Order: sequence, then C-alpha cells, then structure tokens
Amino acid sequence: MDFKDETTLSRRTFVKGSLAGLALAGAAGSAALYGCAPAEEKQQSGGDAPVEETDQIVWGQCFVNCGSNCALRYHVRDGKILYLETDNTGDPENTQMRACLRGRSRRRWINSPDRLTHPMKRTGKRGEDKFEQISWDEAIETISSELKRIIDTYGNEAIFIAPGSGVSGSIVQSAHQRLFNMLGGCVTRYGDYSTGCIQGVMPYMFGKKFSPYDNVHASSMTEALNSDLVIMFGNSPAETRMGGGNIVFDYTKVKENGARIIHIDPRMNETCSGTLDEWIPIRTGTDAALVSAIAHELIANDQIDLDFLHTYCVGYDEETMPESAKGQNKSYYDYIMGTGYDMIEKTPEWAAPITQIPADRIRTLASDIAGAKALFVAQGWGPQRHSNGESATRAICMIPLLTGQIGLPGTNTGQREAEVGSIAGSPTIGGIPSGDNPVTVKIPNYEWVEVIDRGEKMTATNAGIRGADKLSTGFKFVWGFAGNSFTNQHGDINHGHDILADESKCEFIVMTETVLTDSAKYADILLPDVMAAEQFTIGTNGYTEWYRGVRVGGPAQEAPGECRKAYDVQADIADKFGIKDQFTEGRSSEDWVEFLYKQTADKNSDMPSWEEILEQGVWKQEVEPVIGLKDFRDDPVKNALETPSGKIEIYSEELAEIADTWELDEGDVISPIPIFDPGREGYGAVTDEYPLYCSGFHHKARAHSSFGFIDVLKQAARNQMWMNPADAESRGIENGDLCSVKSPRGEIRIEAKVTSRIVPGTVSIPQGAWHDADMYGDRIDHGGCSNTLTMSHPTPLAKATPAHSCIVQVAKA
Ligand SMILES: Nc1nc2c(c(=O)[nH]1)N[C@H]1C(S)=C(S)[C@@H](COP(=O)(O)OP(=O)(O)OC[C@H]3O[C@@H](n4cnc5c(=O)[nH]c(N)nc54)[C@H](O)[C@@H]3O)O[C@H]1N2
Ligand SMILES: Nc1nc2c(c(=O)[nH]1)N[C@H]1C(S)=C(S)[C@@H](COP(=O)(O)OP(=O)(O)OC[C@H]3O[C@@H](n4cnc5c(=O)[nH]c(N)nc54)[C@H](O)[C@@H]3O)O[C@H]1N2
Ligand code: SF4
Ligand SMILES: [Mo]
Repeated sequence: MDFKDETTLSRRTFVKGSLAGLALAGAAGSAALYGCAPAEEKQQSGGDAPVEETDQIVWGQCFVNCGSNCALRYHVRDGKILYLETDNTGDPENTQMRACLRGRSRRRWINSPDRLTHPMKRTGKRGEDKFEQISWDEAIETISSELKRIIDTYGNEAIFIAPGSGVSGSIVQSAHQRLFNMLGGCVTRYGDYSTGCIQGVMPYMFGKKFSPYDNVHASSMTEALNSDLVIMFGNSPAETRMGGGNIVFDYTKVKENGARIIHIDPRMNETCSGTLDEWIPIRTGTDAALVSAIAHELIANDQIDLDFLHTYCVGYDEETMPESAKGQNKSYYDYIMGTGYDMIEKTPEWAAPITQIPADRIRTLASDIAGAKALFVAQGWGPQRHSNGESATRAICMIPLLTGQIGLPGTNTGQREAEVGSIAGSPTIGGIPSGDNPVTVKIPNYEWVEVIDRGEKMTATNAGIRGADKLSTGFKFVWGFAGNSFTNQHGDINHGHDILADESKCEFIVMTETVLTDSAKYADILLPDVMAAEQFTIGTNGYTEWYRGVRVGGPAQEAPGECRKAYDVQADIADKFGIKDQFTEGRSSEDWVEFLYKQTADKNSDMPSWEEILEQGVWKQEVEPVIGLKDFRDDPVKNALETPSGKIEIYSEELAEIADTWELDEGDVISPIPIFDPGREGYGAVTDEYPLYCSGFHHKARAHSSFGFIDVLKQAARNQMWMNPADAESRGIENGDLCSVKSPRGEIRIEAKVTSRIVPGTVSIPQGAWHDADMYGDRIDHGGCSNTLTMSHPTPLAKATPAHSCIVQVAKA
C-alpha cells in the first residue's frame, strides 16, 4: 500500500491543538488499511467493527537509543491511538524504516498507568522514592532560583546536563544546552557509553577525522556480499540493529549469498544462532590475545602483505618506525615475535589458555584469513566496552592491516559497518541550535558522576579533562533529560548512590522523564514530559546503509495530566531569567520543526516542500553503499590520513608520549601499539571469592532501560544471565533458577539461562534491566541490573566505560 492513499494529520489541525477535532479533520482513510488491525485491537474496538471513515494516520517515530529511529504510523480514532503500524513506503527490501516489536509496543508505554503526569518534589532522601505533587509554577520557580543561586555561588562550571539518550534524534534535546549557553554555559562531555574506547584511541591510529559513526572509515555491511570470508568480533546486528531498514536486514543478504561467516564472541549471539554461521567461543576481554596469535601465524608463514604495511602504515616493523622509537625493538613485529616489550612470542600455544580457543583452531583461523580473497572483518562495540578495550579495538583492526585487506571490494577496516549519516546538507535538522558555549571545558562522558564527587581533583592528565588543566568545581546542578544514567545505566550503582545521595555534593537535581526510573528517584524536582507521539516532531534516519530520510508529523494524541513539553519548560525558565525571546526567537517547538526542515530543504533540492512532507509524512533518499578507506587505498598521498605521518599508525608516537606523561592508576596501561593487556578485572583477575568473568550485552527486549517495564516484552525475552552448564552444574544451578550474583561492588538476583551457547568460565548479563533495591537497606538488586555489579573505574586513555569487564561469584538464591 502506498502512503499516499492514507490520511495524515495536517499541521493546520495540529496548530489548532484540537484533538477532539482530529477525527473529522482529514479525508477518509482507505478501507483496506483497517484490515491490518491486530486481533486484540479489533476486540477492543468491538470485534470486527466496521471501518471507521474518520480514522486518522499520524506519522511518528521511535526515538529510543537503539539507533534505528524507525517510523511509526499511529492509527488514531477520537483523539486516541488505537493501534500502530510502521513504515510502508519505499522499497521493502532496503529502504523501509520498519519498527521492531519494541517500537510496535510503544502504545503500552504512551498509555501506561505508570506515566508521570504531574510535577513533583522530593520529600524523602535521594533514591528513596518519596515525592509529592507540586504546581508547575512552583517547579519552574524552584529550578530557576536554584540555577541562579548555584551559578552565582560556584560559577557555570558547576552546571551540567547529564547524559541521556532516550529521545535521540529529537530536536528538543539541544534546547537544554541552548538555555544553559545563554546563561553563561556549562561543562560538556566528550565520548559516550557506546564507543568510548573507539573514539578515544582510533584517532591515533586512523587520524583525527576518525568517527565510529561515519561512512569513511568503515564499509557498508552489504560490501560483505563481495567477500568470501566474514569475521565478526562481538557484533550482533540481530540484537542491536533490529529495525527493518537496519543492518540486520543487510546481514541476512550476506548470509544468503553464501559467504562464510565466523562469529567470535563469548556468547553464540542471536545473529549467529539458528543458522550455518560458525561460532568461535572466546573468553571475554581476550580478543587482542587471539589477534596477536593470528598475527604470529601470518608472520611465521610469510602470509602478510609487507608492501601494504610499508606503504600505508607506520610501526609494523623496524623499517617504518618513527625516528624517536627506532632501534629499541618497539615495533608491532617485535611485540608479536617476542623480540620486544614482554619478550614473549605470541604463539597460538601462548594464546590458547588466555582465550580458551585451542591452538589448532587459532592456526586454522589464521590460515583461512590468509587464504581469503576478500576479507571482511567487522567488530561490534562489545569487545571495546572493556577495561582493555582501547587495545582490543585496535588489535582487531590489525587483521585487515596485516593482510592488506582494506579499501578494496569485499573488505572492511575492522570497524563496525558504516553508517550513512543524515540527509546531505543537513547539519541542523537534528536539533534546535544550541549556540556557543562560553565554557569550553569538557569531561570524559563516563567520569560525570565522579565529577560530582571530586571535580576539583580532576585534571587533564589524571582524568582526561580537556579545555583546561583541571576542573574548578564539582557539579552542583545537574539536569537529567531522557536518560537513566544517574544509576541504572552507569557503572557501580552503589557507589553512584553514595555520591548522589549526599546533598552537599550535588546540591540540585532536576529530571525530565515519562516514568519513574531508578535515576528519577534521585531528582529534587521531577518533571513529566510529553512523549514524541504527543507532539509535532521531526526526525531523521538511524542506522541504515541504503537511504537517508526525514519524517515529520504528530501529535497522535494528547499527553496525560499536566505533562508539559520540555521545550516549553526551558522557555519558562528562560523567562525567569528575562531571556525568553532570545531563547525562543519567537518560535514554538512546532515552529522549530518547520524552521529546521525548511533550512535543510533549502539546501537540498531533492527534498519535498514543507506542504508535501506534511502530506506524505516520510521522505527518503537512496544512497550507495561504501568501501571503508577506499580513497586512502587508492591514493595514500593525496588522501593522507590526519595522523602525524599521514599513514595508519600501528605505532603511535603520540600515545607513547601520553603513556609517559599521564598519571595512571596502578594496573592502567596505555600502549603505543595494540598489545594484549588483561585489563582491570580481565583475564587472570578471578579469585576464589569471585571465580567467574562477567560480560554483558544489549538486550532485545529493551533499548537499554527503555521499554524495560513493558510486560509483554519482558515475557517475550526474559532478563537472564547466560551460564555454561559446566559452571551451573558445579553450583547446583538449573535452567530458570533464581541466582545471586555478587561482584566486589554489589549483589543482584537474576534468573539463570543455562546454555552451552556461552563459553565456560564467563557468564553474561544483559544490560538495562530496572534496578530494584532498597538503597537504605540491604541494597540487593532484585531487578537484575548489571550495573549493580560493574565498575566505575574508567579505561586508562579514553576514560570510558569498562562495562563488560567484571569478576563475579554466582550461587543459587
Ligand atoms: N535491542 C537493543 N539494541 C540496541 C541497544 C539496546 O539496548 N537494545 N542499544 C544500542 C546502543 S546505544 C548501542 S551502543 C549498541 C551496542 O552495540 P554493541 O556494543 O555492539 O552491543 P553489545 O551487545 O554490547 O556487544 C556486542 C556483542 O559483543 C559481545 N562481547 C562482549 N564482550 C566481548 C569480548 O570481549 N569479545 C568479543 N569478541 N565479544 C564480546 C557480546 O556478547 C555481544 O554479542 O546497540 C544499540 N542497539
Ligand atoms: N552495564 C552496562 N551499562 C551500560 C551499557 C552496557 O553495555 N552495559 N551500555 C551503555 C550504553 S552503550 C548506553 S548508550 C547507555 C544508555 O543509557 P541511557 O541514555 O540512560 O538510556 P535509557 O536507559 O534508554 O534511558 C533513556 C530514558 O529516556 C526516557 N525517555 C524516553 N522517551 C522520553 C521522552 O519522550 N521524554 C523524556 N523526558 N524521557 C524519555 C526513558 O524513560 C528512559 O528512562 O547505557 C550504557 N550503560
Ligand atoms: S526500538 Fe529501535 S529498532 Fe525497534 S522500533 Fe524503536 S528504533 Fe526501531
Ligand atoms: Mo550506546
């Protein structure tokens, strides 16, 4: 069915704000449409109800941070969402932004009785979950006066917007930054929870322009169609890119094409399972050891592409070492062959006990790699979300470098597949302009809770502070918007609680949410937000490789209670500071949608007019797949990388310098080449008390903690700890048993999934379950949130999350 057959809400209707009038506003819907209503919906609407001519279809979008931004079509009757469908435009093969089951369950969230409906103020202790309803006037007055007091007392470096990705792609997120910038600025973050190690270290290898989210340094998944061997390190698009226009769909084509696919993962993940893909189980956190042994085999058997390494790279062997490091056995070759660094030869026999992969299997893998005509190596972001992730992520890239399998058809650089980005000529469609921030200091994303605790002690060389030698103050005012990173999504919840609960540290916390999350329990003022389906919104594409797109529409229904749009709340606060006109430029949030759309469409003549996009709801532009670093391969001089040498730096002088000059905690290692370093709570760290490694993964029933309270999703994919039968048997644990999992930081309760789909000695716990503990009592987390167990100590260079590195003990509860 073509979208043009259907009715969409006109903006005129929206601006009138009359939802009661909606049903009558549009032309008649197509009869065939309502045949799609799920049985349950039909029952709710009175069995096989006759087609209502007055039904409306409103285009919306799923903005949770799974990264896919799928399009939704809300079917609205009498101002209520009756049911929803998804994108039905474009080519079903490649360009449909089709929602997964989470997105399709959104109505259960929007209409949930758990929605926050009134502003509240905290009456108990932070984290205790005691609130009382207040008026919007009181909320705005309190927030504004606290903001003023704290800026006056501590300066703008005491102000911070907490990480929050719950409406990624919505234009209002940046409105918070805009307001703060107009009030003198605030400290911002660099890096993120997703790719912290990659962002921190890859620029030293591939140059300053490197981004894990581009289509320059990585190939499209479909390029693997031209490959005969695909190797995936901790990469599971079937769990993490689940939308219809997403990479998982392209991956299935690669499978059908018949390329051999090998997954290296502690778990036989859902991308690998149920198919003919091969799985090589690996101990969590040891990929760099496996790669080192593969490198050893390639070198020992004369199977490396020396011409490539000498032309395009620095630091493989003595010949291409930078002057400062020559003659000291500091090359990658010296590390691998045991003539430098730890003087250990990285043979398969050396790697076998570390990785749990038999030496023979490593040899066969190396020989398959050497024999591949076109090798496609891709890593997910799981291998780098480790205490040694900075080395692991670079190590994986060594496989294509050693074999010269980069920039050619059927190859990939070792990065996760390319992302196409947003519409050409559209730097702005993503958000209301935030303007210039007078405060230029940046902190590493994962250190934000620590700044509250000990900001004054954090410096450029002990905590990765950028834009200043040190911080002048800890954060005293924190605004949380659409994030659950105060506790649930941040390492070591018990530690975080101790910091946040102390009101002398962070003096004021505001949280804008839709439901009472664990983080929201720490708010001094808690504000109920209007959800995307309840307002007029714009959004662009997420992970895709075939199209860029934009979607405009809404609202589908009215928000409950006294929910208020985050933008309007910001404008109210601006008003208290006498800068409302400057903040809004006379625009409502709806006006901004139109403004941002037109600003982009003016630069891109392919885009529909404003009237057309309102009519059609969604527009897409097809793009061609790419080969990562093709330009550099074609002409390494003209297209030199932005590294000091212009080449790929296997040895980085800059990293050597940082390793010499930064203050590192004991056990933290920064290395100029990609070595295997076990890392904190990595290989060898287990003890009698904590004899198991605990890894993690992103769960298909949730996007982080988002959707984590939706019953049907919880039932469809349970929150379970994966455990090998060998580890379960010795503990008397059976499939489905409730277990206690303890780490040096805390204890959770979680059901066991006893399965040989996980390597022995490692358990794996999906992230994002809702933390559920009495924080003023025993602190045992009955919700099974993995961050009760994880570390807050960041990685050495990037100061990023090591969420998948953790040691634990497990017992039947
Ligand atoms: N359903 C769903 N999709 C999501 C999200 C979500 O929460 N739910 N979150 C989105 C976001 S923001 C992000 S950042 C991405 C995350 O995407 P990723 O970071 O790629 O996802 P993870 O599941 O953490 O890790 C991928 C795989 O790595 C494996 N792994 C863990 N440790 C190791 C290791 O040491 N070595 C190897 N070889 N493998 C390892 C895990 O078992 C898992 O199968 O997903 C996005 N998509
Ligand atoms: N242990 C462990 N921890 C991890 C990870 C891991 O792999 N392991 N992964 C990390 C990664 S990669 C990421 S990206 C982070 C993500 O961490 P977060 O950014 O905190 O992501 P969510 O948990 O999805 O929280 C988003 C919040 O936005 C709220 N929200 C949704 N819609 C709206 C809206 O319209 N308005 C408002 N105001 N709020 C809304 C949701 O209710 C939810 O509470 O987690 C990180 N945490
Ligand atoms: S959760 Fe992700 S894949 Fe699913 S509908 Fe939402 S954006 Fe799409
Ligand atoms: Mo992420």
